[in-house]
Amino acid sequence: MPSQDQSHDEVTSTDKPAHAAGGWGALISTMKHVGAQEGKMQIALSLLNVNQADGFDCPGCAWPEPKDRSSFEFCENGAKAVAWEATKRKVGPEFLAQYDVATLRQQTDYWLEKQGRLTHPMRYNSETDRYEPISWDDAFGLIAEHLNKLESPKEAIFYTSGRTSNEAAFLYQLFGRKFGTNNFPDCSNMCHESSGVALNKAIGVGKGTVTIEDFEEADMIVVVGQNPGTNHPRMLSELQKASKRGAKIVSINPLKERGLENFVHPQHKVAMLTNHSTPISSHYLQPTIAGDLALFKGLCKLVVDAEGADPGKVLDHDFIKQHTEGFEEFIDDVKQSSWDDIEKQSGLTRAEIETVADLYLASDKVIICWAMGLTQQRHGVATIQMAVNLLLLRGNLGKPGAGACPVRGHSNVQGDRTMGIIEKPPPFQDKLAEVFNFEPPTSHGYDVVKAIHAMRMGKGKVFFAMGGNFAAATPDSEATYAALETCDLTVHVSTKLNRSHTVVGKDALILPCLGRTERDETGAGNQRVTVEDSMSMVHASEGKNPPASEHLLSEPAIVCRLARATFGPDDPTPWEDFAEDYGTVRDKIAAVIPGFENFNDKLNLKQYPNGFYLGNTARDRVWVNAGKKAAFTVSPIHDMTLPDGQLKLMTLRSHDQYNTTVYGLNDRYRDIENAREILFVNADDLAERGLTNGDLVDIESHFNDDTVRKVAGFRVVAYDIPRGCSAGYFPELNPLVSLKSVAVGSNTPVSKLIPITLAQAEG
Ligand SMILES: Nc1nc2c(c(=O)[nH]1)N[C@H]1C(S)=C(S)[C@@H](COP(=O)(O)OP(=O)(O)OC[C@H]3O[C@@H](n4cnc5c(=O)[nH]c(N)nc54)[C@H](O)[C@@H]3O)O[C@H]1N2
Ligand SMILES: Nc1nc2c(c(=O)[nH]1)N[C@H]1C(S)=C(S)[C@@H](COP(=O)(O)OP(=O)(O)OC[C@H]3O[C@@H](n4cnc5c(=O)[nH]c(N)nc54)[C@H](O)[C@@H]3O)O[C@H]1N2
Ligand SMILES: [Mo]
Repeated sequence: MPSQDQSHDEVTSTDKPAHAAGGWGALISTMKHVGAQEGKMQIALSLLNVNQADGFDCPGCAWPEPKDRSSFEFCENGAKAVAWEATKRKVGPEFLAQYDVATLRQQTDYWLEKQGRLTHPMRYNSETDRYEPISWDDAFGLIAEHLNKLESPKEAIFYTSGRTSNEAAFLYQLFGRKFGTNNFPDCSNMCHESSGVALNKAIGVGKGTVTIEDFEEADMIVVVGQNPGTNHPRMLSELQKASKRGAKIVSINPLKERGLENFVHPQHKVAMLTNHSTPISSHYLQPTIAGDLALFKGLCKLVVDAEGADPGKVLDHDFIKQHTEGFEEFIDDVKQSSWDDIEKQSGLTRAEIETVADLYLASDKVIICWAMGLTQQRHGVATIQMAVNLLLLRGNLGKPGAGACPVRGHSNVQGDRTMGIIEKPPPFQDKLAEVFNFEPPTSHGYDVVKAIHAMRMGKGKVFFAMGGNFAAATPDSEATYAALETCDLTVHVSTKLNRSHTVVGKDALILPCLGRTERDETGAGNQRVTVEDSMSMVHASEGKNPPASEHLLSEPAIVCRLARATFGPDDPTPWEDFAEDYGTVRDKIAAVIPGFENFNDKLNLKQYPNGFYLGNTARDRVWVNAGKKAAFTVSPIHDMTLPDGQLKLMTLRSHDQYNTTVYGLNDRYRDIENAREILFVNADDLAERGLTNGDLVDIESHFNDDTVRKVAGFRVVAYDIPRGCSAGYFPELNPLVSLKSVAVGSNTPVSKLIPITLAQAEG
């Protein structure tokens, strides 16, 4: 991997460690990031449009908008996302003529994106190893030619990242399915897939059951495997309000994350003037990495014990009887589980677990929130089901102030799934067939990991990415690069230059598109798109900024023109109408997907200022899973201990990044400045290895196969993290993740428990 443009000697604690999340640090950082971009004024103005009813949806996270929006409804990290997109720096033909692809590949992810916005469609020339301009018509012609000469449509792979709007996603899946494949891997496969699988089986719906209002009523909110201070900063306002009114907030995280400790709301004047922070967590447990299954089982055991001591008073017997199945088997299993196992595998003492169990028993309404700390684990699906078991025991599902809250990542990742971005026939398959009069494919396609395997075996020949940064975001970088390079054609629809553009197939294209913040004007006027947040609210988003280049196309236009080029003039689908007026796409969505009836009418801001709610059957205590009941799930506690000498490594986001997009080299809340190639380790683990804070190490991962996976020259940082655990940044550490190490049931790469050893850096 290329090294960062940074001096390692500058890896220091920041001068003024932020004692609370948010506050002046957040404001100053926002200004710095806005100020660092050319076109500051434009950016400052555009921030006023973020998350306003008639503005654009923040391209950052999927946390919902509160009902009482302020005129500044954004956070520090949302501002970074907007500023990053609105930069005036450009990557056009002249820029790309300067560098061959081999040279670009040596650059860091930070450098690549920092160069600015892509302005022209570009084609790779293998003779010069450079990108050259190509017209849109020729680009679509080339892709169509490659697609139409495939022996089977199943040799085409259509990836999606979660910024894609509902309209673009619907058109994209329609195009792919008409072409004949369900090969729709998406970022969800690396993200909340475990949540979808777990919840679908347990409660019949793969989405969270709570709404933002539930946060106002909960007595207890558990935040497990999630770092909202960085990744969902607006969630801190809800947690702060809850904490102020006395709700208990329990954080469960191997790392002490500052955002979960204290918070100053940057939009509250008095708090800012007095620098008054609110403690967020009332309780903070630091389990070992992947210790959560054992922890939740321990909590269930204590709840069951409490019922034994006070029969009839502790469990919600009516709910259990009326709404659940598998209760008896579950209770038997929980009773048999041993405290030895629970303590050893969770890394917590029984007494620590009891404090949380006591809170749970004292609370009538409990919400459990989680993110990647649970989903990207080998037993992530079972862990989430164990958390659901805990909720079910006391009827904490389908009542106000209670429920399951997987906090989604990308701003429209949930909507893309709703629109049919899934590697199986979508739930609305029959309607799709009827409305568009074709036979959609019935066989399963590839998810992310399967797509990489398929390419490696020569079975995937055209790789098309609607957004994202596939090469950098996926595991096993070396194997993944080799897989992409076997393709006849790789295509990336992107806003910024990134690693994936440097890992080319025999033929390769970059298609530059409009970003969320930009005006999307067609012959029919300014177009709006829609997105769905983490709590199933759908609302419109209208870009306001002038496009970064006159040559950009919108994502919907790209799909429509590609479809026409591929299917020819006789294809009856009105692709041109769709590209001209997205309202016509929404009419089709309304006809195909339940919940979207009268879609266009529901975008009326007077009637639906906050968008409309798609509903959630589990929230209504209607169970549409196989057994037609909410299911208790029995799971053993797995032995996750590693051989002596190995550490568990979790790969995380710093405060200055959005996935593979690196905005800067600081991680303010973890006191890291100007460094990304670092590894957080417990001081005793360092001492045991003869290492001291600041030493350089090479890191190797271990997966019982012949492949050597190593990264070199990482600096160790002594940190408050349990013994045997370590942490560092994604995507720099992705070369260490094995493609074969995936979550049971969801096939999600295990990015949060990589077995590693350290060695003093060579040379
Ligand atoms: N600014 C910003 N916002 C973002 C993103 C971004 O990169 N930047 N990314 C977006 C996306 S796509 C996503 S999916 C979300 C990600 O949001 P998060 O899930 O918060 O992201 P991570 O940085 O992966 O952090 C995982 C957290 O889980 C903890 N953890 C790791 N392993 C375990 C474990 O075994 N048990 C427990 N209990 N905790 C564990 C880590 O210490 C860390 O605090 O954020 C979204 N929002
Ligand atoms: N080791 C490790 N690996 C991980 C994770 C981890 O925690 N650890 N997290 C995983 C998770 S949760 C996720 S979601 C994935 C993320 O995987 P992806 O979604 O594939 O990656 P991103 O970094 O979000 O994509 C960034 C690129 O998107 C493009 N882009 C930005 N805005 C737009 C837009 O509006 N339209 C289009 N077409 N392109 C745009 C830009 O060119 C930018 O370079 O990574 C996964 N990989
Ligand atoms: Mo994600």
